[in-house]
Amino acid sequence: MAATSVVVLDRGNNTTCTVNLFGATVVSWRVNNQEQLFVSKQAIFDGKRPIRGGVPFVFPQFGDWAFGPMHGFARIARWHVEKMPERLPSGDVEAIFSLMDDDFTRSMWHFQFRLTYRLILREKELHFNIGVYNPSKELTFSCQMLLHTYFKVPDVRRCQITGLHGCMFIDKSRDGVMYQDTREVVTINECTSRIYQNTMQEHIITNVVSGRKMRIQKYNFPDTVIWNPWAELAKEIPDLGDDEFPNMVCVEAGRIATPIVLLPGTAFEASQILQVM
Ligand code: TA6
Repeated sequence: MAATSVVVLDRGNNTTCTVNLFGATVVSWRVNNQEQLFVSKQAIFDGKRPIRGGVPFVFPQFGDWAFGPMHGFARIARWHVEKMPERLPSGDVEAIFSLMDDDFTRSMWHFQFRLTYRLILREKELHFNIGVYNPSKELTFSCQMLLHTYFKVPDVRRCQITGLHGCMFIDKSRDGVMYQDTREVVTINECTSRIYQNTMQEHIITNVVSGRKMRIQKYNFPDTVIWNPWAELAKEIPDLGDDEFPNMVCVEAGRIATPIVLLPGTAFEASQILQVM
């Protein structure tokens, strides 16, 4: 399979979603021809390095990992197409992707697993439904999971993010110290890398493309990571342009603080809905 293999969900009206099978990375989501996701102009599509932008799939580890690459292997693994895009009776379009353990994943993580990733493209929404199953008869595993969504914005400094009020967060840009955010809405004016815990089920980001709002609804994803590298760190990231950081904000739904524990034969499900308002 070529490094650049993509699957396109097309709902008509210039509303599409493009998935690169490398990492099952959603690399584009256009609503009425308006791109909603940020992908760096410097992004590298070599089938080796994770794609800088869109929605990289973080699994089974968030952050640095002693046994494998940062943020795990799912975002750099070849996923399978379980079901090619198909129109549902509602007019929405569905596609299903999957990833199972193989020699590559077992070289880092010796567990059997099966990930199912179902995307549904609606008129103004993109649904992400995830299932992870432990088919083993003996072994229990624990894992983290997160959708590392990069939203496209005209200027991150003008965005406000709701749903984080009163939440505790680990500040990765300040030695992992834990704080509480007392702000009604979160704004970003500096390098920000925070793991917010037990966040609200819904976030709204203001001033995304065309000055609209983006609603994020999440289920079984208790944590939300907020990331923007800002100017200095952006210069150190080779696949991100020095001047691109104002045009992105990562608001990432996941399960990080309390890992998922899967006993033999059990499964975990979580989902996210993005909606242009
Ligand atoms: O999700 C936030 C974060 O963990 C940041 O700390 C930052 O390092 C970012 O992910 C990007 O990681 P990457 O491996 O894609 O460069």
